Amino acid sequence: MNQKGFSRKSSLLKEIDFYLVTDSGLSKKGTLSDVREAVESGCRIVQYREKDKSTKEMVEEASEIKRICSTRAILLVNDRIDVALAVDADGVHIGQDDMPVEIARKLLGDKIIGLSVNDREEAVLAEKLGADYIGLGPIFDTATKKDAGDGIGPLKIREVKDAVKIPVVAIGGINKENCESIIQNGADSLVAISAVVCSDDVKRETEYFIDMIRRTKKHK
Ligand code: 3NM
Repeated sequence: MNQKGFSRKSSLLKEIDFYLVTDSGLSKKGTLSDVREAVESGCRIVQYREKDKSTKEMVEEASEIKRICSTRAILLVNDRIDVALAVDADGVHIGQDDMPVEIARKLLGDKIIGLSVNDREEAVLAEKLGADYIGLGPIFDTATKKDAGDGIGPLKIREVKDAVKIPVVAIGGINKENCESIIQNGADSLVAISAVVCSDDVKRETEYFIDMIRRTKKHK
């Protein structure tokens, strides 16, 4: 067990339910408030995703997020390996056009590396290259990421899940109405950005997703 209570890095997302990704452009109360509320509600993984701030601002904010996560949640930084290293985050989440996984691995040692994939083929390759988990999406159409493309549908989750051993995190257009199908189709965890950070009550929404995920996993 490490200090965050996870027995092994490879099993960490199997033990995790709701995954928070920050979005300062959409957030109603601000990124720090969103992280605080989500972590207080039991969210155990936070991805700091920031596209509009300077490196200095990102390092300061990521340090503060790390303090909030403390021993309660894992902190990953989207895309910016330099920022992740600067604050000694637990790892990164990268996309297909970011730093290649093999090089990221050299830079990050045994920190966590998550990779965004769109289909089974990319998922199998991600695992082969040494990613610790994959972010599969967009499951549904989403306005949050302009270049995400069309939703692939929840049935694709099962296809990907059956092809890899690493945890599958579903993302894209997920909300309270459609989230059950995500877990029923085999996702280990899910991200719902706008459904959470655009809400008046991030705590309540986080608790809703955590509870739904745990209930659905139990009845699978
Ligand atoms: N990545 P929402 S979709 C950040 O498909 C991101 O890789 C995606 O936001 C992918 O939950 C997405 O508001 C945005 O739809 C998800």
